[in-house]
Amino acid sequence: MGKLLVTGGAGFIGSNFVHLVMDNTDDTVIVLDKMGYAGNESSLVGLPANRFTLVVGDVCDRELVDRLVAKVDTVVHFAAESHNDNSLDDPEPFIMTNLYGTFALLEAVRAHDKRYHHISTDEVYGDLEIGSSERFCETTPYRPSSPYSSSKAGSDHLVRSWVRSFEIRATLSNCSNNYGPRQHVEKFIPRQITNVIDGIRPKLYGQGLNVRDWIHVDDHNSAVLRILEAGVIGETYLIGADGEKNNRSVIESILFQMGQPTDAYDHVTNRPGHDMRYAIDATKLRTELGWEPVHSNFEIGLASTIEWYRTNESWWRKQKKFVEVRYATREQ
Ligand code: NAD
Ligand code: TDX
Repeated sequence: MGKLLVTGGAGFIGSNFVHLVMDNTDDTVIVLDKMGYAGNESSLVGLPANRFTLVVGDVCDRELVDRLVAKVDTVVHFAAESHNDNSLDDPEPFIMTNLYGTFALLEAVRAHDKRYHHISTDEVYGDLEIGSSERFCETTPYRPSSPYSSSKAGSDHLVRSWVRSFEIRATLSNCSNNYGPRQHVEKFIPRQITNVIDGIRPKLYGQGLNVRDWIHVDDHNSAVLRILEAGVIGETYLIGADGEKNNRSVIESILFQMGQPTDAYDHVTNRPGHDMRYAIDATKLRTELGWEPVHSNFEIGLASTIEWYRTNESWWRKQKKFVEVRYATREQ
């Protein structure tokens, strides 16, 4: 891949991707991140200075984006406003970053003829019925539910149209829910782990029967590397590791692993428009590119994630109070 531009590289998945690239290749990485509330510079500590640069800036800044894209061989676009609940409070940053920011990158990639990989989500496909055997695949029609997922859906459409109309060299991936180290404490699993550490009862939206298809962040990122190596230009790959679980069972696992009674949680106000179930069929990625996840035991991955939050309190402590104050305005 040579020189990489990784947008959103100070966020959860992007920072884990940068560590994976540094540990497993000789590539050089420039991270472009606006260091908003979700960017954390400590996630990038310890990277080799001769192969890594952090540029603080906005993917919507076309002049900056053009200058950075010109310097690299490959762009991997992780940067996004990523939290559904925030998109329900205020959709505008989602429209700006997820749509306009993607447009800015596509125009730069087109001008400089660079390889581009677009990171997206399974939420573009809407939701599935609880208990059905249906799963999302690459031909499932788009049916996004929230401002977040519709802005991601729009960004996917932009990429495909730039491939068809301008023949840019792009691939796309849509992944299911990630968990692992360095995930912001606004998200479900880190929120509950840090609640238990702080003696707060975990908060379950509604009855908690909603199902998410969990994948360890390192498995997501190994799939992205495989797509960069062998993916076919213009193609989309769904990334998932057969990790369906309902939210209630995830909270019970966290409580059990942290030595608490498994019913020591509160039911709180449900998310408006809350998607019921996501499930990914990753057959194309597995058969065409030979990718396999390695962290398929959720309980083991959860245990190491709990351990990470226990031993890295300084990484999340500053954000925790702000996040819980915001949640308190939404939940009863
Ligand atoms: P995150 O919120 O942890 O990180 C996003 C990063 O992007 C942050 O560092 C933030 O500062 C940066 N950013 C936001 N707006 C920016 C802008 N205008 N310019 C520059 N940088 C900006 O999110 P994440 O969970 O790591 O998600 C990364 C990508 O993966 C997103 O595109 C998301 O849609 C996708 N995705 C996430 C999941 C998941 O479970 N978290 C699953 C599938 C796909
Ligand atoms: O406190 C909570 N209690 C709760 O029951 C929180 C924060 C969430 N939930 C529920 C809502 C969801 O059903 O847990 C599930 C997971 O919630 P989130 O972590 O907010 O993730 P989700 O909305 O499923 O979206 C995630 O996966 C797809 C990422 O945030 C997206 O960026 C990604 O595209």
